[in-house]
Amino acid sequence: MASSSNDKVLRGGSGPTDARANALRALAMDAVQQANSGHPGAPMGMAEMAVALWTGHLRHNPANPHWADRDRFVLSNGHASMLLYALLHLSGYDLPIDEIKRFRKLHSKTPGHPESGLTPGVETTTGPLGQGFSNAVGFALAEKMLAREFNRPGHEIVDHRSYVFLGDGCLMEGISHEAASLAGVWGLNKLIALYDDNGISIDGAVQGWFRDDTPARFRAYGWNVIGPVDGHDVLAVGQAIAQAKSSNDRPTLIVCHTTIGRGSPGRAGTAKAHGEPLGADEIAKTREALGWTAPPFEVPDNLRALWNARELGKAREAEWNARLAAYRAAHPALAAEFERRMRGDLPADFNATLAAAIEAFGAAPEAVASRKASQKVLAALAPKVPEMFGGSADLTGSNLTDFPGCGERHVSYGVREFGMAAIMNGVALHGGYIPYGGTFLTFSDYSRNAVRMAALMKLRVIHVFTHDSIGLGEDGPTHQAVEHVPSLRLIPQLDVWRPADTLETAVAWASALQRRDGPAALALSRQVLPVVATPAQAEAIARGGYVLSDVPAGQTARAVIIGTGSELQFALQAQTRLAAEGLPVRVVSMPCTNIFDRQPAAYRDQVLPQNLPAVAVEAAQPDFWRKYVGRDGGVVGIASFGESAPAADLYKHYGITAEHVAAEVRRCCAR
Ligand SMILES: Cc1ncc(C[n+]2csc(CCOP(=O)(O)OP(=O)(O)O)c2C)c(N)n1
Repeated sequence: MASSSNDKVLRGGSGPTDARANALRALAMDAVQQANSGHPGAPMGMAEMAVALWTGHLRHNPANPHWADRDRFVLSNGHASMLLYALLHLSGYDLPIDEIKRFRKLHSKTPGHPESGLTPGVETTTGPLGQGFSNAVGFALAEKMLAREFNRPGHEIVDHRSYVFLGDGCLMEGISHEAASLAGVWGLNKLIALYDDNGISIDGAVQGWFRDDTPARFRAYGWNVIGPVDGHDVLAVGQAIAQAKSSNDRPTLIVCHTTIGRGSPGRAGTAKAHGEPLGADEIAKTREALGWTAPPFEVPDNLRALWNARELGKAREAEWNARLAAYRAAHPALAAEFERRMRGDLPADFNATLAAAIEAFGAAPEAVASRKASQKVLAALAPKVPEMFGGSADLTGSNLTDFPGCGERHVSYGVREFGMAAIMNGVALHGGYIPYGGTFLTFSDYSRNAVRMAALMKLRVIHVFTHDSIGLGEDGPTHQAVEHVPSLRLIPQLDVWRPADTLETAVAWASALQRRDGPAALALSRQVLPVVATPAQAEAIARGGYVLSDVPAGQTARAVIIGTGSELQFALQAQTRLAAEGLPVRVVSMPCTNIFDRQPAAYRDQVLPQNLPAVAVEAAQPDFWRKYVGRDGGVVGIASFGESAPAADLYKHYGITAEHVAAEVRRCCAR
């Protein structure tokens, strides 16, 4: 039978094991045992696959994990982290044996799941199944785009592959469908996925819950499928990779039949091997079965020598450096641009571009929806920031993420919010691009874990979330975000912007582009919004919260109204009403609470004086604002789901009005 998944009885490798693979097995089982937690089964099962790839094909330089043209390797089944740590250690990365001994310990470089930015050679943080695979699609996409942009005849400076290991868990996740489908459409032939087809997941043999014909599924996506091969046969896997490398139009899936926990007489082929230390007795039996005599954490010198990739890596990078030098000689400006892009520096004239855009917006103020404002900003900035790479999950005409002349710098991800977000993470990790992508704010829930991963990895990824409240009107509660902005604000390291007009939107975009240590989400309105800010306030806007409109000179504010986005207008209207009643109040615009919170206390106290009552207005779940207005302050928001009706009727129905804001201020001032 051709299908591997319908033929789970077929298992790879009953013959002798490879000594290089046994070094990986030994380190994995010993480290998991010492940590008294972890996942030995997958590293032991994928050991020969790893030998085949890492010693036979992977182009990398352990001394320089940041070499721009290295092959990327992603361990999508991140619970198999000890496999990756053993590979990095043995290949010669800066990951000494002491770090392997400290597997899963506080502040080690060997955390439970691989974390990029922490361990040299770890390309992306994996663990949430399916996302690593999707990141790899992003890596391959970035490679392809960068090659198209920078390679010139006779000068192939961008020419590397993206390899990914994945298991049943990754393939069961829906996101694998989204990402694989796109990889097929995009013809990412330099993407090579190796499937650890061991028929086991946590609950046992996957037959009961995973009977997909995986090879047929991937063929249907337009992939090149190889195998099943015996995943314990280094030669067979190596040959399959060689074959995959010759695919010139399609990504490749290599189905590798393996046995989880291979080598362990008592645990091999069982779910118990997945996530439990083997135990001292079973480790002893495994050592005997494998003929592994070295003590724990020791690897014989002859095997270390076979694994060490430093010399080869150095030579490979030197060869590429020579190619880059030839490229630089032939195309100096392009070479400088390539290096800038890979460093992640914005164009030298970015500040001037931004200043000109802000001046132009100020000179011709226009009431537009903030999604439209965003498109105006894109039109002003993106042509001068060629690394901006946009897209939308089939809502381009609504999200307004395209811009004149964007061409191939804007892609249609189809209706795949989660896949889009995880692919963007891969693109950002690869370097050379600043990805941004759009969907409706309410569907940020679909992409949420990838947004979280971008924040965890401190990636420069920008989410354009439009239709950000009941203000979208008739589409009704399924489409109306209520809790989304407050809950996104809770994700550490994510900057959530809810700008009120074109100037605030321009500053939001600029802040997101300039930020090198985290993602941003822009919550944008469907409905038209009035102009509120002036170019003189641009610097203040960039602080996340600022005094938009203070009391007249000589008067003292009795209260502060805080507003964001589409409700800022109600704050200003309430201020006018209250002024007429002799109650002077200050209006603070708070487009990004996360950035405001990072300002010095003195600034925050100056904007929001501790002694003044405060009222916040935002068409969202109100609880978030308590941290600014306190128990006694007021919040005008919406604590339920919305309804299907024209926006103006909904605002009235839910009491998100200037009248209500003014009433709340009066109430607070009367206390
Ligand atoms: C999104 C997500 N859901 C659940 C988990 C918890 N989890 C970790 S491994 C695993 C089973 C994975 O099975 P498989 O890929 O076959 O790994 P193997 O048993 O072969 O090691 C699960 C459910 C997770 N890490 N990510």
